[in-house]
Amino acid sequence: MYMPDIKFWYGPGSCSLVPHVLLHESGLPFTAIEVSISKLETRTDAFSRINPKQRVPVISLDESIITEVPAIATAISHLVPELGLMGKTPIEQVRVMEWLCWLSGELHGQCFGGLFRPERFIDDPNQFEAVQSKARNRIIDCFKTIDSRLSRPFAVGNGLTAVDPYLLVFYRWGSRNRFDMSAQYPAFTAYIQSIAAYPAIVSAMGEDGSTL
Ligand SMILES: N[C@@H](CCC(=O)N[C@@H](CS)C(=O)NCC(=O)O)C(=O)O
Repeated sequence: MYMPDIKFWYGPGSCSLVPHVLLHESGLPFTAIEVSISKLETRTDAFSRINPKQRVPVISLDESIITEVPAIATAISHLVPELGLMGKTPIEQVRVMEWLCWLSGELHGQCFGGLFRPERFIDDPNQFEAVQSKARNRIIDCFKTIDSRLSRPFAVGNGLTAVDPYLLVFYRWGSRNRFDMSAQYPAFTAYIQSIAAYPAIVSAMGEDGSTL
């Protein structure tokens, strides 16, 4: 099968960990390009030409640029269909999509978006704290949902899917933002501790410079 040339733009500590793990799991060669979010490298003209939305992750397959975690995960999965990275059976594929939509739209965009980027929700800086406080409560609701729904060792089916590294991203963000992960979410914590030992996750986290 023809394999495209794969380039991957990632930001350490960010949601780009999801495709990073999937690329390692795929075993395919890829070129990783680091983009520092804190140094505002996502806002440069050069990066804006790659992704006008000014966000990571991005992959290119030959000349085709793909953005958005669920779309990128799908693109990688199509290159190695035998691995079932988006689920192996039709119902698993539905469950993976259900998780990805919710994690991307609700937990990432709405909830962590409100906490990290309150300016996206309201112009008045005096209201930022209120937006962030509401976002924290909504994150807690999401974490409770995750804690009550997780199966082990994998979130869906009997193998790694895009859902697993996505859950890891949010667990890490929770730990780093004063959410009491181990005390409040024991099932989520046990799941993360076991999935963190998975080889593709260890490799991607090492390259990303992330720790649990
Ligand atoms: N909906 C996008 C969200 C991507 C996103 O928000 N990426 C963040 C890192 S987790 C980013 O690049 N932020 C740069 C910025 O806010 O300036 C996706 O699923 O890929």
